[in-house]
Amino acid sequence: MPDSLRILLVNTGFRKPLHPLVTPPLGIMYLASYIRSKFNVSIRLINQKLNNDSNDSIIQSAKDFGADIIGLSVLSTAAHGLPYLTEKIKAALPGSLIVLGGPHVSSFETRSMKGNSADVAVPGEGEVAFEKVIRSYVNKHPFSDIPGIYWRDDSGMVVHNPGTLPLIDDLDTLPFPAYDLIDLPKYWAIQSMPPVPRRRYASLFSSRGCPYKCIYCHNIFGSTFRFHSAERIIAEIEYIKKKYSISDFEFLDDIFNLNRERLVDFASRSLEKDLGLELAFPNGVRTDLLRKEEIDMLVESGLYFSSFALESGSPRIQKLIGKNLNIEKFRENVLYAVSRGVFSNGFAMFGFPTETAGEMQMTIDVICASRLHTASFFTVTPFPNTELYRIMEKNSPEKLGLVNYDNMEYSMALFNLSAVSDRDIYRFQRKANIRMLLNPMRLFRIIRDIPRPYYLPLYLPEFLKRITKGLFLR
Ligand code: B12
Repeated sequence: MPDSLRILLVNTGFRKPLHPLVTPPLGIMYLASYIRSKFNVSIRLINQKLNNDSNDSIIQSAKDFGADIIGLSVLSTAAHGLPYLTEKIKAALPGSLIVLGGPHVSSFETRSMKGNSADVAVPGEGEVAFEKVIRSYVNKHPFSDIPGIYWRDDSGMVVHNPGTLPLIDDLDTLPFPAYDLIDLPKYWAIQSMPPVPRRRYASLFSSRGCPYKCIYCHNIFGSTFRFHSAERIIAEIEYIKKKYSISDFEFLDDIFNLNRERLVDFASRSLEKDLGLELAFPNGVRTDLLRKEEIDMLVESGLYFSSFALESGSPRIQKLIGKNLNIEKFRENVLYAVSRGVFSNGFAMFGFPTETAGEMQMTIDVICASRLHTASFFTVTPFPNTELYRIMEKNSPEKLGLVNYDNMEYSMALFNLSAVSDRDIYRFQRKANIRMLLNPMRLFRIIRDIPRPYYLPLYLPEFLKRITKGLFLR
């Protein structure tokens, strides 16, 4: 292994004015620390979203660094930049290896390498596969030996290797994400997922995989729930706390609360150590699994913000989408969390296949009758390699052609898989937003309960966008 191997990892994509959220790029931070523990390499990280760096500046950075390997982490919303980015990197650094990874590869599989000049694409969990790709590149071994990856052969054909690599069983064997390779304080000036600007925070991703089979969701980390132990989460928190003097931590897990013992263990340890944390779950929790005593423990440990994902208020749709949420439990737990002082946000989706106007109304009713402070009413998006996408391919392939993955934004997506018209989808979302946000009691509670209410005026554009949704469409 040459000492001088240089790896540039880029979290690609832009921060749009109407969708300004940014979080630390945990995917490439995990990769970097893992790869560093295996090889003697020099690694640099860039989060394109942080400063909205142009593609040309990324190419220049790769060139200045003299990168041997360029790893691009890609969401499907950023994939349209790949042809330019990869072609120019290849031109600037002809002997280099370009590796794609991240959710886009898991979704688009072979297609993620079409139309661009990447050499390899890694679906799913990246650490072990990337290690093997690097080894093959350095030792000039063929990529055909690495199960599950995509690679371009000499004729330019994309080959998909059979098999899959085993997932990392014990996540505690992974080193902490590479905080030394990012400028964390720069993130504090930009909005993260919780509705509190200018927080001095860090993000954690403490578990991977989910046993539920929601038809619209990704399958990046498989269906087995694997997790960092409570002890390890606390160790990571203490490390970051000491390094940056911060106490605000957001968990971006898909389902942090699946394992009750771990939740209780984590909360007990944080209380025992008197860490004085401020905790947020902006990506949501599995609300119907929560027990009151678990909410209590999280609140005592510092929980101040959580999202609660309902998705649909209709039992038929819950069944159809495979989420099977217990709506009654959802109501109860939201009520309890709010009563314990948690600023609470709901997630709902409109536009599931065959969803009727009556069912959309049921969603509005559950959310708006709840004590949630705020809620986001999203439009269902079918991503390739999900059950939802396969259903659409079978039943209404013509609708899939209308999805433009380049231009997605949380609340303004333009597709509609339901039984109602596009205009009606917007009408329901607008109605939901108006009923939610123009309720004087709720506005009062938002102002009373939101951490740092003096920042609320910053949300005026978002507020106006939500309550006028679809009004200006022709
Ligand atoms: C935090 C988060 C965000 C953050 C930013 C994330 C980022 N990377 O920049 C914010 C809030 C900004 C965001 C926005 C959006 N998000 Co988002 N987000 C997440 C979330 C909850 C966690 C991501 C994370 O930190 N994971 C933890 C790390 C460790 O995992 P990872 O990044 O996947 O990395 C691993 C592997 O993917 C792989 N890997 C990653 N990069 C690379 C690179 C190489 C070279 C290799 C070899 C491997 C590799 O190895 C890593 C370690 O194993 C995921 C859900 C999830 N559970 O992943 C959704 C998710 C990524 N988001 C998703 C979506 C759809 C969006 C939006 C488009 C939503 C919308 N309609 O507006 C927007 C995009 C806006 C934009 N313009 O970019 C989808 C992506 C689907 C897809 N095919 O792209 C996900 C998967 C959610 C879902 N249920 O489907 N998101």
